[in-house]
Amino acid sequence: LALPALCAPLNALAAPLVLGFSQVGAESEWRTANTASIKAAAKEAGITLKFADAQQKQENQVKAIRSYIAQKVDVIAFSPVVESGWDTVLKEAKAAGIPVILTDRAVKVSDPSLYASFIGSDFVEEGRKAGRWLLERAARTPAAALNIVELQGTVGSAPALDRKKGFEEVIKANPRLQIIRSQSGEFTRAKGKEVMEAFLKARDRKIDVLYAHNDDMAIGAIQAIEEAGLKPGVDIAIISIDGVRGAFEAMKAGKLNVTVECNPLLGPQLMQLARDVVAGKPVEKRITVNEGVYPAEVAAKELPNRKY
Ligand code: GYE
Repeated sequence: LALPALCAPLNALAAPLVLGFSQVGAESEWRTANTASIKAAAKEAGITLKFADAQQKQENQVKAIRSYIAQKVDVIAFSPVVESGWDTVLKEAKAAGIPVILTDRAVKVSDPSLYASFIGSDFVEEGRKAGRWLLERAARTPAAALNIVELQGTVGSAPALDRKKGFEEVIKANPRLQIIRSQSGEFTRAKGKEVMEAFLKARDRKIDVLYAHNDDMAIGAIQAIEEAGLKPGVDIAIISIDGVRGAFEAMKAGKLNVTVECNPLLGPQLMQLARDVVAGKPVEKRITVNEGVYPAEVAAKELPNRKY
């Protein structure tokens, strides 16, 4: 018998690869698109997906990862809600011989061999892109102070830390640009609205600019601004990140000025990576995603092309 003929039935019997995935939660439009992409890509790739939603809590993610270890899955992937505190559970996965892939958000660990690869966006660069848009706009407006309020993402999360860092790094080139208030809106619409309301109530100086670490918080804040009798996008310029459909709609309506793209459609690349890691193939330690910047002027034209 020829070799391929012998191997074929064996392949057919081989059990599908099992991937245990711990998702951050369902806090934003971005996250919904990310989850849908992962589920669809697993199905498409014939990978058995075990999926758990951590509701934005690290302890739930640790529990999910431990249960995947106990179930002896082939590979674990997760989007870590915060950056630190992962050493112990990742060591447990390593001791069990189960490779771990990080998606979307990064971790700070003592030993980089605790994960195989990280696929996700460069959040510092996204913050810089947001800052550059503002710097250019400031150059075209009369020389008065431009007071900025900032809605940060989840405290301690990689996108919140990095988006703040990149933005501050760029805007310090113009001393007229000052962040006068900064607080977490937890990446949700409801909290974004609530914190913006507090910013508006407490205002002792005019608020010229809102920088929101994601579109959902910006959309929540837009409501708060309108309820305060102001025009979002006009009285207060608004910059946010993600590039979800809701942001394009807000831009079309003239209520949001710009969104910096962050691509959530990581599913297909994650499935390929999972297969490669399990097969013991060498993989890149860091895989980034290419992304653009979309100002309000192009929103109407771009909206029909958006995939999330
Ligand atoms: O920007 C935000 C979501 O980690 C990149 O998490 C992701 C962020 C995204 O809640 O909308």
